[in-house]
Amino acid sequence: MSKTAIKTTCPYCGVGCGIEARVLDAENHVVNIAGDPQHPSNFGRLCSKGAALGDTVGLEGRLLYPEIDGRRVDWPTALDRIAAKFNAIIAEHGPDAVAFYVSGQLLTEDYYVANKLMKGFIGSANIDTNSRLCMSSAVVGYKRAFGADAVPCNFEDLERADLIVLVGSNAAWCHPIAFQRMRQAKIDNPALKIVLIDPRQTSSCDIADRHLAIKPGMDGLLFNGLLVYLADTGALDQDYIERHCEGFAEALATARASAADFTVLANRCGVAAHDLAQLFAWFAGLDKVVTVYSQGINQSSSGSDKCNAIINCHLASGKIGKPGCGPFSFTGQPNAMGGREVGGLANMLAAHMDLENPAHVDRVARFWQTDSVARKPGLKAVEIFDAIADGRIKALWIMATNPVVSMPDAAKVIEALKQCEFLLVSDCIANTDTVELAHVKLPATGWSEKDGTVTNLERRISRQRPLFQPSGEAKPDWWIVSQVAKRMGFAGFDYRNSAEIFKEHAALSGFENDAAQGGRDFDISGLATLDQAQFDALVPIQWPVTSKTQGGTARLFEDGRFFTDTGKARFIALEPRAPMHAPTPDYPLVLNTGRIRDQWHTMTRTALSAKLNQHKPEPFVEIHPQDALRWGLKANALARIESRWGGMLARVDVSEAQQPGSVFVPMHWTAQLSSHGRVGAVVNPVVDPLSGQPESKQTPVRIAAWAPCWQAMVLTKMPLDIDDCEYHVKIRGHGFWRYHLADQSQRPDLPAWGRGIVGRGSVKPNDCVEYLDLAAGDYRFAEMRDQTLHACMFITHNGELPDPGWLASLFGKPRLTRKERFNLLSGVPPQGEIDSGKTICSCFNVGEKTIVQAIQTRHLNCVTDIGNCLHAGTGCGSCLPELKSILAHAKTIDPASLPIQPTQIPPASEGKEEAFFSGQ
Ligand SMILES: Nc1nc2c(c(=O)[nH]1)N[C@H]1C(S)=C(S)[C@@H](COP(=O)(O)OP(=O)(O)OC[C@H]3O[C@@H](n4cnc5c(=O)[nH]c(N)nc54)[C@H](O)[C@@H]3O)O[C@H]1N2
Ligand SMILES: Nc1nc2c(c(=O)[nH]1)N[C@H]1C(S)=C(S)[C@@H](COP(=O)(O)OP(=O)(O)OC[C@H]3O[C@@H](n4cnc5c(=O)[nH]c(N)nc54)[C@H](O)[C@@H]3O)O[C@H]1N2
Ligand code: SF4
Ligand SMILES: [Mo]
Repeated sequence: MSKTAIKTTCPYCGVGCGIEARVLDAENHVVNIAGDPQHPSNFGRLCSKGAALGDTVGLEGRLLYPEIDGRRVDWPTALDRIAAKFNAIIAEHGPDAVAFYVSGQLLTEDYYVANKLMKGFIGSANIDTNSRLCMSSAVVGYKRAFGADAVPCNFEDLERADLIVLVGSNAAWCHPIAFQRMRQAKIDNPALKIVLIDPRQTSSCDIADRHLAIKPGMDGLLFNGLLVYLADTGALDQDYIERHCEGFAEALATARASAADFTVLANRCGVAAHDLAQLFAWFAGLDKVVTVYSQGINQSSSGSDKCNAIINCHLASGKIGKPGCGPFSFTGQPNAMGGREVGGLANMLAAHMDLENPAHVDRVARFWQTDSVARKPGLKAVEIFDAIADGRIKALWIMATNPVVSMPDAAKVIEALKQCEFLLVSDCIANTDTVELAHVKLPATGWSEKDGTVTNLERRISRQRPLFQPSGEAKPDWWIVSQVAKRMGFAGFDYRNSAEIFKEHAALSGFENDAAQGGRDFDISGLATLDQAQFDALVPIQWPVTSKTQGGTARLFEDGRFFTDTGKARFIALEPRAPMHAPTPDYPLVLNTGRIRDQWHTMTRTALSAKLNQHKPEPFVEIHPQDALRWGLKANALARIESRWGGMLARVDVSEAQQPGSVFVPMHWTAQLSSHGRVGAVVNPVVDPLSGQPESKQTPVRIAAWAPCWQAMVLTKMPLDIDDCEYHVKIRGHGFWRYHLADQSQRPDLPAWGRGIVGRGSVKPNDCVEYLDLAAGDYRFAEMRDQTLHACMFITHNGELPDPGWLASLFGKPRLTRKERFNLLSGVPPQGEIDSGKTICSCFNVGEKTIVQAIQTRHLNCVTDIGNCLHAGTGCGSCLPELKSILAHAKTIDPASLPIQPTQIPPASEGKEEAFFSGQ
C-alpha cells in the first residue's frame, strides 16, 4: 500500500464526499477507497456507490483512442478535423449552427473552458447542460427570489434544525451521506421532526415522523396553503418581511385564491388533513426549519414556481439566513454547482453574470479579451435536440452526458442525432447509447485520472486529484476543448494545467465585483492567486471566498441583504399548475421516474461493479396491488408501459409503497444492458416555460402484461451475443454475467438455440449436464470446465425459473462437489448450503434470506443486532431502511415456507420429469 493516501472527492452525487484513496497497483488500477475523516461533507463515511469506486476505475469498456467514423486516428488528426468542420459550418450558417451539450459531471475547469469557447469566442450561447434536466428550476427559483443563484444553507443546518421537510427528495438513496447526517441528528436530538412529501413511500420514510403521499404534482398548491396558514395563524415574521422582502401582499393574495380552504387543500393534495395540519403547525411553530427539495419539485412543468412557493414560506416566516433554517435545493450531480458558477447553462454568462445584461457582457468581453461574447440566450437542452431535428443546428459536441438515455422523448433524440451533420462525443466509455452515434469519438480522462475542482450542494469547492496516469490516449476535457479552440484560431486558451484555469475563473469571479455596492454573490477572488502547490493543497472551502472571508462562508443572507436591485428578497405570486399532461382513459396512470440506491444515471460506471448490480438487477415498474390487479399484472412478470411518446418493458414489482394511479420506473437502464429498459423513450418532452426543465416525473401512461411465450435465465462466465430475442437484460455478477431473456414468439429449436448462444457451439459432451421436459417446455443446461461452473441456462414456457442466489455463489468455487453438480439444474442448494437470496447490504454482500434466517434462528430484534451478527447495515448504512422492513416482516414468516429450508426441496432427480443426457 502506498504510504500516503491521496485525498480526492467522490464523482457521484452532490454531497461531494471526501475520499482517501491508496493506490495499491498503479499499472493495474488497483486502489483502496475509504472516506476522508477530515472532509466536512462526510467525516469519513461513504455510501455504497462511493465505497465501490475501486471497481470502476479499470480499463474495461474505456474509450482509449480518438476515432473518426469508426477508425482510430491520432489526436492532431481528430482535433484538426473538428476545428475545420466547426469553422466551415460557422462560416456557412453562422455561430448558432453549432452547439455544445455538456454536463454537471465535468470539473469546473473543463466547464469553464467549454463555456468560454462557446459564449466568448464562437459567439453563440448554444451551450447547455444536463443540469437543465436536473436543477434549472431551482436556479430560476433562487434567482427570482434572491437575485442570484445562491444556495443559502449547508449540511450543519440540517443538524441544527427543529424540522426538516424533505419534499420531492429520496435522500436515503440519492444523497445517502446527507441522509445519514439527518438520521444521526434525529438520534442526537429526538425532538427533531422530519416530514417527507413524496407520492411514493421511499426509504427516506425511515426517519420521517410523517409521510405525506401527495398527489403527483400538487406541491405548489401545498406550499401556497402553508403561506396562507402562516398568515392566518400569526406565524408571519412581519419585521423580516418589511425590512428584507418585497411583493408579500400580492404573493399572499394569489396563494389565498388557490388555497384558502384547508379541507379542500388537503383533498386536492390527496393527503390526510391531520398530517397536513401537523406539518403546517410544526412549520409555523418551530423556530428552525429547513426545506430540502430535489427532483420531485424541479422536474416539473411548473418546477420554478414550486421552488418559489417553498422559498415564499421561508421568507414569510423569516426562516432563512439563520442556523438551522432555509430553502435547501439538493443538487444532484457532483459539479452541478460548479457548472452554474461558470455559467454552463444557455441563459447564463460566466461567474453568475447575465447574458442579457450589457454591462455584464462588456465586463466579460474585456476580461476574456474578445469582442464576440454572445448577447442572447442560447437554446436549452430540449430545444437543442429540436433544432438538430429541424436542421438549424448542424454540429453538436456532447461532453460527459448520455442524452439518448436521459432526455425525455428519447426516440426523437436518437432520430435527431442520426441526422446531425457532425456529432462529436467526448466520453470515457467506448460504448454508450450516445457514443455509438458519434462521427468523432474523443477519449476523456475519467475520475481517478482527472485533476481539478468540483462544488458540492452546499457551495463547497473540493479537489478531485488524479490517482493514475491517463488511460490509453485519454485527455482531460479542458485540454481537448482548448486544443480545438486554438485550432479554430482563438487566443486565450494556452492553459498548461487545471490550476491555471481555476485561477482565471477565480479572478473573473472577483473582476469588478464590488461587494460594497451589492456585488455578485459568486466571488472566489480569495483563491485567484493560488500557485500550483497551493492549488494542489486546497482544502474544501465554501464560497464566497474573498479577501475578507478567506476561510469561506458557511451561510448566506445572514444580514438579510439579497442580490436584487433593491437588496430585498422577492416574494413571487404563484398560481399552482397541475402537470401539463393529465391522465386520460387511454393513458390512465402517472409515470414517475427516478433513481435507485446503487446505480448512477445511465450506469456507465456503476454497472462496472458487480456489488452495485445485485440490489435491483433489472428494469422494474413499481405498482400498487390494486392497480396490478386491475391491469392483470403479476408480481415478477413482465409488463409493457406505453405513453404517447414511446414504450418500454419492465419487471413488475407490486408494492404498497406506490399510491394507486401512479407507477415508478428507474431512469437508469440503457440499450447497452437491456433491450427495452430505457424509460426516456416513454417520458413526455414537456418543459417548464421559465427554466426549460423537463417534466420527468409525470407522464400519462398505460400498462399491460407482456406475456412471453418462453423465458430464460443464463449465468455465464463469457458475455453473450444476443440479437434475436425480444427481451433481454444483462447483469454483472462476481465473476460471471447473468441474463434474463424472454420472447413472445415460439422458437422450435429452443434448446439448440440456447446451447448455441451459451456454448457458442463448442461444448464438449463430457462437460455438460442437461435436463429436458418436452411436455412442460422446460430445458436446463450447464457447462462445466475443469470441474468449475462455466455457464448454466434455464428455459421455461409458463414455469418458474430458479432464484439466482445460490447459482451465483457457485461461480466463486474452484471446484463443484458432486452434490452441487447434482443439484445444479434444480437451482436449489444441497442440504447444509445456503442461498443468501437477493442482496440487501451491498457493502458486506449480505442477502435477504441470510438476514431472515439469522433474525429467526438467532432471535435478532433490531438493526443493531443484525449488524453485530452479519455486519449488514454497518458499512454505508444505505440499507438500514430495508433491514428494518425485513425485521418487521421476518417475524411473521413461517420458517417452513422459507426456500432455504432444505427439507422442502426435492432433489432434482426425484422429479417426475423424464431427464436424459444429451450426447451430442
Ligand atoms: N443512487 C443515486 N443517487 C443519485 C443519482 C443517481 O443516479 N443514483 N443521481 C444524482 C442526481 S444527478 C440527482 S438530480 C439527484 C436526484 O435526487 P432525488 O431528487 O432525491 O431523486 P429522484 O429519485 O429523481 O426523485 C426524488 C423523488 O421525487 C418523488 N416525486 C415524484 N413526483 C413528485 C411530486 O409530484 N411531488 C413530490 N413531492 N415528489 C415527487 C419521487 O417519487 C422520488 O422519490 O440524485 C443524485 N444522487
Ligand atoms: N426519466 C428521467 N430522466 C432523467 C432524470 C429522471 O429523474 N428521470 N434525471 C435527469 C437528471 S437530474 C440528470 S442529472 C440526468 C443525468 O443523465 P446523464 O448525464 O445523461 O447520465 P450519465 O450516465 O451521468 O452520463 C454521463 C456520461 O459522461 C461520461 N463521463 C463520466 N465522466 C466523464 C468525464 O470526466 N468526461 C467525459 N467527457 N465524460 C465523462 C459517462 O461515461 C457517461 O456516458 O438525467 C436526467 N434524466
Ligand atoms: S453520498 Fe455516496 S455518492 Fe454521494 S458523494 Fe458521498 S459517497 Fe459519493
Ligand atoms: Mo441530476
